[in-house]
Amino acid sequence: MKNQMDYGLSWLKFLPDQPSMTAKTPLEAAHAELAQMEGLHVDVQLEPALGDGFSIEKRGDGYLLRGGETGVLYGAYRAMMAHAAGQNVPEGEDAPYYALRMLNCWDNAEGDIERGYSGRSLFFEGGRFAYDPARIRQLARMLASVGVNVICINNVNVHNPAHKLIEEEWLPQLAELAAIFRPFGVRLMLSIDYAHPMRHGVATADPLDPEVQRWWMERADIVYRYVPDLAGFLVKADSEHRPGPFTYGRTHADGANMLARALAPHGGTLVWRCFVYNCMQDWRDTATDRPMAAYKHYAYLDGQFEDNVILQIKNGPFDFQVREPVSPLLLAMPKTHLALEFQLAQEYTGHQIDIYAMPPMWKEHFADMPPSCVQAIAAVSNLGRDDNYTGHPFAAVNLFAYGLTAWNPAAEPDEVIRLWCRLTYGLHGAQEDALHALLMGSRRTYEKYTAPLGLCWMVEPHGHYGPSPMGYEYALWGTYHKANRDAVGIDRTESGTGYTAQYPEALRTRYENLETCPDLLKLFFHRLRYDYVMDDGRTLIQRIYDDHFEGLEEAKEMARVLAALDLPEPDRAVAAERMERQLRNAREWCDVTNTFFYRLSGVKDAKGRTIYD
Ligand code: GCV
Repeated sequence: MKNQMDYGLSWLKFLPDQPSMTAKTPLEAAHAELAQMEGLHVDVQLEPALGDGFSIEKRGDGYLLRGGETGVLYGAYRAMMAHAAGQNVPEGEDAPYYALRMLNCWDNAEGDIERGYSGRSLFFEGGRFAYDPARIRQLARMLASVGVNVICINNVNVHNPAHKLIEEEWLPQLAELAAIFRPFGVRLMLSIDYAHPMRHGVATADPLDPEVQRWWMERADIVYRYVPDLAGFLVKADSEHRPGPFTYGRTHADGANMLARALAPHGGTLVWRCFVYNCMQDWRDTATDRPMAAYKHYAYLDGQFEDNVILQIKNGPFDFQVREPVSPLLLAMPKTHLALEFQLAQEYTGHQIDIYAMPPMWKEHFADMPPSCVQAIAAVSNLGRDDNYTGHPFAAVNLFAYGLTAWNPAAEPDEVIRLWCRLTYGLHGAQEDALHALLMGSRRTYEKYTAPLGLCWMVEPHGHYGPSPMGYEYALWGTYHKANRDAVGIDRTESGTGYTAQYPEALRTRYENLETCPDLLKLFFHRLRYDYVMDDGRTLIQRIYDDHFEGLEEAKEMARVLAALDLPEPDRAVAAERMERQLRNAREWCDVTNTFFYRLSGVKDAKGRTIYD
């Protein structure tokens, strides 16, 4: 009988047993894991001062691993993964680039997951805690193996009864959950409802009101009594109908600082999300340009936040679209602690049905945002209760790569993906090359058959899977492309909405000028006529047609490559079934998008391929 948990271990499949399951500390977990590695001898020495860091040096036939309290475990996994992949165990010192490497789950207490594509919650069901401790330990182990050290277990949209997570009724169970993660160096974080005091008879949530301040101080004291190493609170305020300080005419510095002061005596961190925009926009209003919102709300507050506040900013100025430029806010607050937020959950990127490996996208991001602009990193989780945790077995590559990228933002996507392929499937030679190439190219392929050239938002409203060129055009969300018979896109340059002015000089100039703005972002920044000639000499309309047809052809090629891969069951069957759906999706996107632009523009495809009248 197949062991369901082994099936779920993705890149940790090479560890046959689960001896670390009874470990009480990262050191014990490191010993237990290393003990089962045949052909690899590692002596472990604890040096608390090293913290998350470690060093590995060759000693006789084996290695000496020195590490801090959690560093020993990270070093052990690093050595084991290299050994299992047939690579040299890396010698020398290593330490994570970011101290806080967070995973944000959007799990609701009812058991559903907002934007979850791999089953129900691993933590909750029916309005209460409901989890399999063994599975949670496996999860902790997987997170530790790639260095993720904080997990926020509940949705930033805090729905009933998740507010109980910081109330006495649920705190004993929260403490039990924290204890499962602790030996793996993973600390819990909680999303809180900004207006929580009002549930308890406080008349307001005004951050300057002494009663509100007192309520949060006392609440933090209580929570930390149960979970003394809680990483902190995560807050979504004044965003998409969540309560926040704006109601009281206060700034987000007022709101965040008030909560941060309550956490400070306990060493907690207040992570405050900057995903704030007008989600009730009138499409007739051309003065408001949504990507400009976060910068407007926060940039002027630089330097006004408490030391234990971290502002968490999505990678792009919209919302995890397939291609966006770097959010200008990430480059605008040097006196404030910032966290970069990625989304592993494939909300706009194929719902873990379509294959979409993210590391190449992240590399592009870091090319424009030096890693030193932020002090922490977070990613929206792609995990759920499916046997393999991620729905599509290949979606696990994104969690794996996220951990390694959070540890070292300079990590090469190429190497990280290859390591995942080898550890997960033990493929070699042409088979490994084929899977590796398929994953490396998967984002670009998806991009080609979906919305073109940085346009964004041509997706089915609400669900966000499949094409709908007009779906968001007259909506409240500030998501418009304004395609007409001659042209498409919003002018976000100086002569348009002025968005480009939010960037530092080098990026501003690059995006402002059509000659230097990369083709793949041209429709994000500029309104272009269909006969505009792109860098490669093709007209815009022809480029749209070509990209979509190419994307569909590439998806078909991916299906052929996938079918020839020697994957174990059940991954093979799951991947094959999802690939059928990906092909249908790709075809639909291609035909709908091309037909949409053809009907508007009346311009025929120069190559005479089928587009529908
Ligand atoms: C958790 C987008 C998603 C929402 C999500 C929100 C956010 O709008 O569609 O589901 O809510 O981002 O990041 O807060």
